[in-house]
Amino acid sequence: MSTVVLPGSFDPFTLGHLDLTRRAVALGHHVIIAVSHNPSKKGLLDLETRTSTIGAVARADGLGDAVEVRTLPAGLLVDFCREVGADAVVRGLRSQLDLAYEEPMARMNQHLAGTDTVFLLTDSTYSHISSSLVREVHSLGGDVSDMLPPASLDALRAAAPVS
Ligand code: COD
Repeated sequence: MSTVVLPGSFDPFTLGHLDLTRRAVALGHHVIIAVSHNPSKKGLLDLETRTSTIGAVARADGLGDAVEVRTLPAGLLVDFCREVGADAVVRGLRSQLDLAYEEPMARMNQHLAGTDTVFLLTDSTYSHISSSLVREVHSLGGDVSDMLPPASLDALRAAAPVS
């Protein structure tokens, strides 16, 4: 079994993220979900909430020992991969826009440490879902309950109640 790191902000962790995790596990990987602080993104849920919520989602989904949830320390992703003995990074691709965002990062990680990135095309059921749009729809009173696992929905509602 190879170990892969699935990094992200996961603010919040959506059904798209869960699908990506399940599929990486189905390929036989031990998946370390690495939750980043990511100060460049204007977020909602704090790091501790995101990390504990993803753990709860993974347990509820029966992913068990195949998935581990860790905080991504400040610093380079490739250093974290080396520290945890990961063979590769896993990322999802929803569209050409994702590819344009991901390609330079994947090439840089390859250059820095020879760390490869495995891309999985997202399931079309979830390809319109992004954490930022979920936050926006929720903040404007829209229903996001069919885009999030229950624990993520609870965390979002607790952090940003909509009257
Ligand atoms: N369906 C399936 N997959 C999805 C969906 C969906 N609906 N939505 C998002 N995804 C995928 C994304 O494509 C991504 O692969 C993953 O889920 C996580 O998504 P995000 O948006 O939470 O992740 P980001 O973009 O915030 O993550 C940024 C990193 C943490 C990867 C980045 O900041 C980083 O590498 N930081 C470490 C610093 C570093 O090493 N920098 C130099 C490297 S170039």
